[in-house]
Amino acid sequence: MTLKINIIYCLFFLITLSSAIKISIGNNNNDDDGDYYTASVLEFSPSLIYSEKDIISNLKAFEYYANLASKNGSQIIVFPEYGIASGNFNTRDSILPYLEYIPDPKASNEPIIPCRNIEFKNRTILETLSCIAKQNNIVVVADMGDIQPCTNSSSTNDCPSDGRFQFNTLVAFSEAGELIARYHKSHLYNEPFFNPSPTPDPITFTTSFNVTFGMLICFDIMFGQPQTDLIQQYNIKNLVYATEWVNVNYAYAREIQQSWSRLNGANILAANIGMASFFSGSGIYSNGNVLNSFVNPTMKPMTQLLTAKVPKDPSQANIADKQQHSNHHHYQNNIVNELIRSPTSINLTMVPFEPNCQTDAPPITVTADNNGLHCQFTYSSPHMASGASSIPLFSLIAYSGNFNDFFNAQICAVSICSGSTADTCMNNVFDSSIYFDSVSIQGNFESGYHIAPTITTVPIANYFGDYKSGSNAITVSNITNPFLGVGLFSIEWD
Ligand SMILES: *[C@@H]1O[C@H](CO)[C@@H](O)[C@H](O)[C@H]1NC(C)=O
Ligand SMILES: *[C@@H]1O[C@H](CO)[C@@H](O)[C@H](O)[C@H]1NC(C)=O
Ligand SMILES: *[C@@H]1O[C@H](CO)[C@@H](O)[C@H](O)[C@H]1NC(C)=O
Ligand SMILES: *[C@@H]1O[C@H](CO)[C@@H](O)[C@H](O)[C@H]1NC(C)=O
Ligand SMILES: *[C@@H]1O[C@H](CO)[C@@H](O)[C@H](O)[C@H]1NC(C)=O
Ligand SMILES: CC(=O)N[C@H]1CO[C@H](CO)[C@@H](O)[C@@H]1O
Repeated sequence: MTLKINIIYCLFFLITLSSAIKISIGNNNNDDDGDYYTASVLEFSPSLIYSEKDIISNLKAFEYYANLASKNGSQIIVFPEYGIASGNFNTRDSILPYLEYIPDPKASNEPIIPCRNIEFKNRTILETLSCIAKQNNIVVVADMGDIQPCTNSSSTNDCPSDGRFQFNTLVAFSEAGELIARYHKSHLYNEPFFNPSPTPDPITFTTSFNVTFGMLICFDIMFGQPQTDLIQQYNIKNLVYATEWVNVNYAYAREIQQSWSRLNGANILAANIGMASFFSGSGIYSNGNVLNSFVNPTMKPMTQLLTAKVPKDPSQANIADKQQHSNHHHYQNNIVNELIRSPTSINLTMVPFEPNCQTDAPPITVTADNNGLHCQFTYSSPHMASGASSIPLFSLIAYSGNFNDFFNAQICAVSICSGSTADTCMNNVFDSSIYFDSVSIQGNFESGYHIAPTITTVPIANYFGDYKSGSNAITVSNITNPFLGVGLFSIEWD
C-alpha cells in the first residue's frame, strides 16, 4: 500500500506548558584524572515568550540547573535550542525584541566578558549567561537569537531588505564568563524569522579542561556541512548539540544522536527541548554508547538534567558493548502514541506485517519498494514478553525522493505500530513487549548518500555491533531488549 504520511522535524508547536520538573543524576564523579570530563545536558521545557519577563524566567531556570550541575561536578552544561526564546514567533519583527547583537569572539582582540559589563547593560541574555558560567564555574552552551545589522556593498547583496541578519545562534561561555564561541545555524527548518548562516561555518572552542568541541544546531546534523569540516579539518571528537527535534518513528531524536556518535567515533552532548513526547530525547553518548539519556513519552512537558563522566578520547572509552543505562522510566498509564501532523509530507511506501512468532520458524523477509529503492527486512525468532498478549503489528517503509525541498533522501525503516491497523504505523511508540533474536535491514542505496543507521529498543542501547560507516545494511544480533524498530536513513550529500 502507498500512504501519504505527514512528517515534521525541528519545528515547534504552541502547546500549553505546565512544567513538571524532574532531576536524575547519572554517574557523576569529579575525580578528574585528565582522561575524562563531567558533562551535563538539560532537556528543558521553556516558558513561552510573551514579554521580557518570560525570557528572565527561562534564564532563572538555566541558572538553577547550571548551579545544580556544577555542584554535582559538571564542567560543562548544554541547554537546548529555543530554550531561552522558545518558539512563540512567526515573523522577523515578532522575535526582534528578543535578539541581541552578539560580537564575534574570533574577531576580538580582548576577551569578551558580558557579566557585569556596562557595554552589555541592555543585552540581558548575554550578560546573564556569562554570569551563570562565571558564578557557577562551569562552561555554558546555550541557544539564542543574534542580530547583525547589515548593508549591501559592492561585493555582497545578501543583506535582508530590513537591514539585519537574524541568526539562530549557539554561544559558549568559559568558566570565567568569557564568550568563547558563536555558531550560526546553517540549516533552518521552518524558521522564517531567522536567516541561515550565509555559508556553513565550522566553529570550535577549547575548554580549560582541554577538550575541543564542535557545535551544531538541530537540523544541521543531517547535512554535510559544516559537520564534515568539523570532523575532517578540525578532527572534532566532541560535539555540543542543541536541538528542538520532532520525533518521527523512523528518526527518533536520541537514536539520531547516538547514530552520529557512532558514525563519527565521537562524543555528543545533546540537549533537546522538553515539550512532551514529540519534542523529546536528550543524551550524552560516546562512540555510540549511551552514557545517559532521557525521553519523555508523555504529553506533559518535563525538564530533566542528565550528567555523565565522558572519556575525552571516545575511542579509549572502556565501556562494555551494549551497555544500557538504567535511567528508563515507566509511564505505562501516560504513554501516548502520537501521530505527528504537519504541513509537510513524503509519499512513502508502507508494508505492514505481523511477525511470525512460531518457534522454529525460519528467518522471514519482508520487502518494500519506492521509486527504485528496494528495502528488505529479515527477522528471526521473535517472542513476546511473558504476560504480554497479542503480537504487535509492524511496518516496513521505503522512501526515495525529495524530502520537503531540504534534500534528497532514501529511507528503509521498520517500526512497531501503536495499534492493530496500518493507520497507526507512523505513530511514535515508546514501549514494547516483543523481542527479536536478530534483525537485519538493507536497501540498494545510491552512492553519494550518507546513511545513518538507527536501532530503537527499550531502553536505548548500543547494538551497532560491527556496523561499518557507509554500509547499506545493518544486522543486529542477540537483542536482549524489547524492540521498537531499526532503520537506515540516508541523505544525498554534495
Ligand atoms: C543598547 O545600547 C547601545 C549602546 O549603549 C545602543 O546603541 C542600543 O540602541 C541599545 N539597544 C537597545 C535595544 O536598547
Ligand atoms: C540587498 O540586495 C538584495 C538583492 O538585490 C535586496 O533584496 C535587499 O533588499 C538588499 N538589502 C538592503 C538592506 O537593501
Ligand atoms: C590537550 O589535549 C591534546 C590532545 O587533544 C594533547 O595533545 C595536549 O597535550 C593536551 N594539553 C594539555 C595541557 O594537557
Ligand atoms: C504517491 O505515490 C502514488 C504511487 O506511487 C501515486 O499514485 C501518487 O500520485 C503519489 N502522490 C503524490 C502526492 O505524489
Ligand atoms: C550471540 O550469542 C551467541 C550465544 O551466546 C554467541 O555465540 C554469538 O557470538 C553472539 N553473536 C554476536 C554477534 O554477538
Ligand atoms: C551525587 C551528588 O553530589 N548529588 C547531588 C547533586 O546535586 C543535588 C543538589 O545540590 C544534591 O542534592 C545531590 O546530592
